Amino acid sequence: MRTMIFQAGSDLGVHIDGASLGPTQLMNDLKTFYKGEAMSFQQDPTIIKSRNLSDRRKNEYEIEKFNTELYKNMVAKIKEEYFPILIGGDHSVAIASALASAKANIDVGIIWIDAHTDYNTFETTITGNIHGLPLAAINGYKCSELRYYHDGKIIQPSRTVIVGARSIDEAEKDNVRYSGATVFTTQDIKEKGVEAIMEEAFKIAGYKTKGVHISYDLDVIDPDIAPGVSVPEKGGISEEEAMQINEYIVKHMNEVLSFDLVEFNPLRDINRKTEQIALNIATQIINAAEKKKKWEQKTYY
Ligand SMILES: [Mn+2]
Repeated sequence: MRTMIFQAGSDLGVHIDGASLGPTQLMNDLKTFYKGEAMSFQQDPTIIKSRNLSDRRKNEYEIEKFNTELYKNMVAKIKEEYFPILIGGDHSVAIASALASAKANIDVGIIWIDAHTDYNTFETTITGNIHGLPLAAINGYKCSELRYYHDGKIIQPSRTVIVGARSIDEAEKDNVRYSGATVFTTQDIKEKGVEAIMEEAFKIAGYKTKGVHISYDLDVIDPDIAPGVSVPEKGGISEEEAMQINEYIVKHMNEVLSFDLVEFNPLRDINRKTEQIALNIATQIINAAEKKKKWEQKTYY
């Protein structure tokens, strides 16, 4: 398929700066290799980010504005039969990409690879950082302000799988349980192995859907290996496991409709360790997407 990289340079969803620079940095590395098309979205540099601890809706208006533009363009390009690869940016940009996929493809499941479950709401968030809310917003669990521009179906919690979680706030845990989304923790990966977890994830997310949206947050990887993220969580998966997850996705590319790679923060990276891993992941996905046929019969039905 034709590919389109969407550079989503926003760090409005987190009080730590730097994720907005991730896409430009990665695209610079990719440009000798990548021959496909790209569109760049960069947050307005004149925005003064909210850092007020009591602000539960940090940069809400600016995020909605950014995501509206991103969403509109992504829907149009998916309808033109481009395979969309989004490079973030903090994870709030995935509200636009996942819902754009749902708008264009209608019945979509989602696999959310992340140390966090990103299932807070404006009521439960402790930090007010909107990058902790996107999956709730995508699943239609409150947070309607964050998807007002979306007039399609939401992605069902029953078709939602979180892979690699190890840091979930108390109230957020209740949100996830109440919604019914499936969670596989880092511990589950360590015990059962990547293969078994990903197989289950694809089964759940792919069941009676047209295919799956993948949202890959680099903070799922242990910060000793990939320190270049805004909110690192100790005890993560190894580089080998991170690549095994990606290879599983590549092998099942016929079921993948759209892909995000988010939360690379060059300002936090050490010796370009995270950048290298991000590049490996992106390169494999681009190659697989280019080989992908427009439409293939899915395995699970
Ligand atoms: Mn995330």
